[in-house]
Amino acid sequence: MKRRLFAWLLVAICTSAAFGCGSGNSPQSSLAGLGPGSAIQAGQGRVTLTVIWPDRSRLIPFASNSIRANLTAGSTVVASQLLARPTTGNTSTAAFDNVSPGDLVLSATAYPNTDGTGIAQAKGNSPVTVSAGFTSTVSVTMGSTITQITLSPSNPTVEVGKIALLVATAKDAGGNVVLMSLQKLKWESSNTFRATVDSSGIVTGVAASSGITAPHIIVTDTESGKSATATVTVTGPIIVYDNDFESGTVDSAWSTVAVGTANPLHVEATPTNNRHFLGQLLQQKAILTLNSLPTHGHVTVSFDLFLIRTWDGDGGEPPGSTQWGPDIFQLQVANGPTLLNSSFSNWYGNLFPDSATQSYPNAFPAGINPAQTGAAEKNTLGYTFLTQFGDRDLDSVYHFSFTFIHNSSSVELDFNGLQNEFMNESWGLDNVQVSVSN
Ligand SMILES: [Ca+2]
Ligand SMILES: [Ca+2]
Ligand SMILES: [Ca+2]
Repeated sequence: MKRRLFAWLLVAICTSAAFGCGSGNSPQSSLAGLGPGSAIQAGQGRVTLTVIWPDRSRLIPFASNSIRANLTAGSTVVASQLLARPTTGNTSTAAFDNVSPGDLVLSATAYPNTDGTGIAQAKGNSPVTVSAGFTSTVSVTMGSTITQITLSPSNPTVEVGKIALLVATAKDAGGNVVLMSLQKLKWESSNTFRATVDSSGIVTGVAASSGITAPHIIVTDTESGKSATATVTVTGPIIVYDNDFESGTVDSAWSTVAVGTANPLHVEATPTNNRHFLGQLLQQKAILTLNSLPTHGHVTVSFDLFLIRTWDGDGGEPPGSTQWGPDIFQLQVANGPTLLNSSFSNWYGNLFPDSATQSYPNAFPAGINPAQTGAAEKNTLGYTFLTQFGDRDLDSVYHFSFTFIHNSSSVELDFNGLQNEFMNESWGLDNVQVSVSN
């Protein structure tokens, strides 16, 4: 259904050879009000035009600020008035004096600027029969000039969690851009579980989807009723490595290099809850090498780090000595950034006060923090150590996730155990996942 707009122009037209005509927007005005002495010439009439501007609502385009009203006879404009949107109230009036009786057409065109300039936003016209001594009321319904709305970009791609801006443009039949009121645009997503859109046209990726599952963003100009649709491809990170080690085996992406005393790469299970992980490892690097990566701009690596038994953190006794530490764990990208370089301590609760501090979450050597600061789990894996206070659970699990700029087709991640002992401190990795994204 074609939506109709807009301005109801109440046009009171009267002619009078003798008296002119009264002001008025009444359907059938009397001839009162224009008495002897009127400037109207004999044999002519006056047309008065009243525009009732609605509140800034959908009747007249919200963005319109003037209306050009023309009285035409055939192709000849016999009178023209420009009506600006009043600064107060909602009524504009204009008078066409000395209009010859006859069949005329009243045309009205709405413009964005107060001086009648800009691309026409709405148009309408109505025939007017001017009869001597008679007042008639004519209404004009204006239709939007907008014939199409386009969205740019028409088929955007947005990553999960990222945004893209859509711009809606309206055009008339001649291809001219027609000003719209942004407040009158309604934005909708066909599937808010995949992408959302706000009232400004900002699209946010929610879940990866493409092809037939790709969500559509629909914008509708509620004044013209025209709409446009964009198909949004939502891209998610591409997982290129994922291993929880529950298979019990080490895959070929892993290798190791000894720094001090090292173990062969293997998978074992925690004493508590039988959680399989890569380890226990000692003074060594566990190296994850991934080749033939899809085109990307970033790499994200996430993993759980198991720190087992007597990690001594900053570890001196007395402080400052290097007898027990520092015990540092690093994650480095070969030919790239160092993502983690911190000391860790499992000596919670001052079991061993001189070794109870660690740098993490700061990078070593900055930061003096209590043992196990930032650990996701504390003493849950079931590894024990005989202290002067008896047998104690002594382990911790840290969840890490790092994203770094990277675009080559291969990546090497070096997990480095740099603890200073091997008899009583070990480590392992679990839930290692690597993904690439744009
Ligand atoms: Ca596991
Ligand atoms: Ca130790
Ligand atoms: Ca140590």
